[in-house]
Amino acid sequence: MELKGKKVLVIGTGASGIAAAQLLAKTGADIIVYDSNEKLCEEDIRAKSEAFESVPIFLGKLDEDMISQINIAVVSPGVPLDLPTVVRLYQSGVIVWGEIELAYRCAKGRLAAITGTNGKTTTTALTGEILKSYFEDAKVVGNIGIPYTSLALQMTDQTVTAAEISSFQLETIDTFCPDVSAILNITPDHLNRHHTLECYTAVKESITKNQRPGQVCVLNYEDELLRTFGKTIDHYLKVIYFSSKRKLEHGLYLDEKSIFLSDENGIQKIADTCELNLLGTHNYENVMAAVAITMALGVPLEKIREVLKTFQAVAHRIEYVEEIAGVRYYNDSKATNPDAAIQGIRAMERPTWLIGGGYDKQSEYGDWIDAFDGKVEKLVLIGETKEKIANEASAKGFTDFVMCETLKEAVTFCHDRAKPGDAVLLSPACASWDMFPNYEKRGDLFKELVHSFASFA
Ligand code: UMA
Repeated sequence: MELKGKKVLVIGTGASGIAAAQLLAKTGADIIVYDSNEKLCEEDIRAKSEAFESVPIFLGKLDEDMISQINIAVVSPGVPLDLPTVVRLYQSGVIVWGEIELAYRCAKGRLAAITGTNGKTTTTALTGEILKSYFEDAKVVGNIGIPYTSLALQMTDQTVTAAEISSFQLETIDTFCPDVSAILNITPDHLNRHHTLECYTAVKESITKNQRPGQVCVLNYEDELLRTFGKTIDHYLKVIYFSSKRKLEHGLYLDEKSIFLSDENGIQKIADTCELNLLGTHNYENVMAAVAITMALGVPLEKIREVLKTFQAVAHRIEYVEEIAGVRYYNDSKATNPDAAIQGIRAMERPTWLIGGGYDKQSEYGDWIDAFDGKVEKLVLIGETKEKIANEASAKGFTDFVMCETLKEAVTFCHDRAKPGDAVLLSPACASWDMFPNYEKRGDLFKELVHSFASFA
């Protein structure tokens, strides 16, 4: 669709809104900016980007007169679609696209889109590394932190793109059609936005909704929802499964400590898990997904194998920090929900001093505590949820916990008591917002504290 001269409303002034406005400015669209946060300062927004410098900016409310002039609204992912202004836009017949849809319409080349509750950032980063090792022009975009609109206009027919796509972003796609899609897993998350698991699942599955016959969808065979979904699409899409639990006749699987590919050419070993710099079954699932995606895009296995051996964990996801006096420290600050934290503790192969707790998202912690599996030496609790977690742990008969006031106190406690051969793991099972602006800042402080101990060792 020609954007020149169209009145386009950019909703949200964060990373997505800035990148969308910059792209729109290049297309000659007539930009209007809106943010429902009335506390924001117009001057600060204008200072964020040239694209905001001389366009109308509305904060808090958008009046009816303005709504009636808009042709297209481009929504940032964090903006819920039941926001009254967005509802009014829909009611007025305005075309509403997510930032992803706008980018997709302007982008070129081939696209792999990766979604799932957990693991999508690691899988996207690894997919991107593999693509970059083989194709002259490969790009990584999306929820990983690089808005798709920020690179869309640089893409050519030769570009191959790996995009991490969240459920928030999928809600507002229209024609978005990846050559290869992947859904890694589905467990309850973001239910305050999507309301039910059924709605959340439907949104995730919509990543395939525009895919055409012969295009590829990579699915986790061990996720029952996805296995069922696979049966509904495999008559027209090429479905490639991966499994961490059983040998598949067709697909990728983990058998003991190696990853195999089974296809029409027979069975081939892809890698031994000891060759990878990633820990944990969930990470081997991410690796299998990335292998399936990049093979589908034509990367030879030899190239893929090379990258697998050098790829390092993404920051804050079971990230190895340092070994001090025989104790290994891991930063899993990105484990902002119990399900992600379960992967964190499962990945540990040593007696573990586990630091958990944080902002209260009304989660239940029972499954996480069950996953301790005799490995947790001490659960060191911080943050708003510390008492709630302690109560749930006690109810399950796990009483090896202590409470600390700060992250520094918690890390010091572990450092002073852990023995050679132990691990210290920050894997909070909670968001960070009670004590930090985001999980990155929490993880960075953890790493800083660990490094400061190392310098005294
Ligand atoms: N805003 C409103 N009204 C609202 C909510 C937000 O006007 O009701 C405004 C805010 O005032 C702010 C802007 O929208 O000005 C923020 O937009 P945003 O929340 O979409 O954030 P961005 O900075 O654009 O970042 C987004 C993603 N954020 C979310 O989905 C919440 C980033 O993912 C992503 O990296 C970035 O686009 C680039 O694609 C972050 C994330 O937390 C990492 N994602 C969630 C997750 O991984 O669980 C889904």
